[in-house]
Amino acid sequence: MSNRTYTKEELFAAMASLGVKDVVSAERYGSGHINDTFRVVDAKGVQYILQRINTDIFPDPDAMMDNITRVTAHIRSKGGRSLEVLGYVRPWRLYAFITGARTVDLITDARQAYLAANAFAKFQDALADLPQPRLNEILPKFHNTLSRLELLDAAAKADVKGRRALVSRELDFVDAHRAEAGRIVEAMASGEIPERITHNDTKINNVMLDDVTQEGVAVIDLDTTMPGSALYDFGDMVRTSTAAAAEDEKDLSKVFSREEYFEALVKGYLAGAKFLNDAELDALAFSGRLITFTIGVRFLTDYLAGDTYFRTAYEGHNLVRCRTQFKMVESMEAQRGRYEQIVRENLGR
Ligand code: ADP
Ligand code: GN1
Ligand code: MG
Repeated sequence: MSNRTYTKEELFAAMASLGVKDVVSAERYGSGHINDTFRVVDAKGVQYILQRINTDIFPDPDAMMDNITRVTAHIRSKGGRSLEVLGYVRPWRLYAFITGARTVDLITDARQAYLAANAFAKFQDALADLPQPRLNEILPKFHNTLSRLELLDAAAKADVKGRRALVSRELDFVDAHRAEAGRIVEAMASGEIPERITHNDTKINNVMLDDVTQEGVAVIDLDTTMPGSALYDFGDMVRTSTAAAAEDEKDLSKVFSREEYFEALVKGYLAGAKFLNDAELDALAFSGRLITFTIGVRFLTDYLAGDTYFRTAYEGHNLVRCRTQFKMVESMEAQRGRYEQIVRENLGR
């Protein structure tokens, strides 16, 4: 994704097209990898989130906005807090700024993990009775690890940037993990794991935590909310909320998964997600390893393809991110027995 800069005039014009004409300031905001996000303030001091939707990644933003409108209205109808769409003129959209809360890129205490997981669980729970029709499938096969591996293989074969020789260790790591890659996809195909409405991007900076109580006040970044597996949502929480270091930490000795945070996630998630079946419960610990592996595969693919998907800040950024993900997988593998025990204990098994 580009790091393109926007002129003040461009941003003010986008705001005017969305109905806000008295803009005072507009500045880049947040650390998302996909959209271009700005915090905008008007003459009355009202804050907004302005976003340019990344239409290279989301080819049908109308379908996406249709999902978001339905999902947010449903959550609000149940008394929950959600994103509020104030305007949409493709590819720009405007959200009310959620005040009194913030996002974090790295969790600093286990209680935050509990509260974030609980917020994502309640989000899934609230959407379980969303009326038909089925939500639009915004990015098909988004978490399908087998498809992601096919894309990696194609990128390695094409090797458009001549980087393949630099990643032979990572490719070996991938090969050593192919055997289990289809477990959730296959269990969904057989019906053992049900399709649910899921967020699909439950990284920790996609939930706003209350400034004072740290409670999850609203789940945000609803671009990929669509039919999926609850396990992918839990897995991405494990990936991002148990990490001891940033997603792009270069010193791998600092990168590992923290048991205490895993336990807090399990407790917070199970307290809100009463709907899970046995197959889902059995795969909770596995889902953390699988989604972390899958995101690592995606970073590696983007590195090989020349960094066209995720926003990067420097050459090799995606490779650094891939390495942290694979280190996290190793860390979770080393703690596998304990993590599975934590899940069982919290299920009273
Ligand atoms: P991306 O898809 O690029 O990750 P996000 O929708 O997650 O974009 O937005 C990026 C960041 O902007 C979030 O992590 C959060 O910090 C902030 N943000 C997004 N929406 C809001 C909102 N409605 N109120 C306050 N902050 C927001
Ligand atoms: C992207 O949009 P953001 O930054 O919250 C990506 C996720 C990845 C994540 C890795 C639409 O999330 O799938 O897990 O980066 N979103 C999309 O940090 O591809
Ligand atoms: Mg985001």
